[in-house]
Amino acid sequence: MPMTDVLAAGDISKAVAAFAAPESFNYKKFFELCGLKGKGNDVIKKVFCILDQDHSDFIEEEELGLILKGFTPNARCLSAKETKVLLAAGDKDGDGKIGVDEFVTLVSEC
Ligand SMILES: [Ca+2]
Repeated sequence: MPMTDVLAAGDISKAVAAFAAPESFNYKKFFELCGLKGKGNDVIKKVFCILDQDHSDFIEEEELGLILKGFTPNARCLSAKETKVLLAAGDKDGDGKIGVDEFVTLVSEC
């Protein structure tokens, strides 16, 4: 399922463009700009499934680094530092990856 089935294409473009500069990623602002903030859990879970590219039921660190590309393929990768900050924010149980409930919590906190 493409991300544009879940979120408006214009909002996705706007959100990705806002963090085009290196080391500028802010997940709270990103989830707000892309229109995910305030959406129901069913929508947030759909986004999680798209970002979980290998269908492992977790967003691992590698997939987290590709989060912007999950929204639009020509977006940049996150830096290692940006990825670690995002992982630390989302990984509530400390297993080094983000599960669906952790992702819902992360978005809901924004
Ligand atoms: Ca995965």
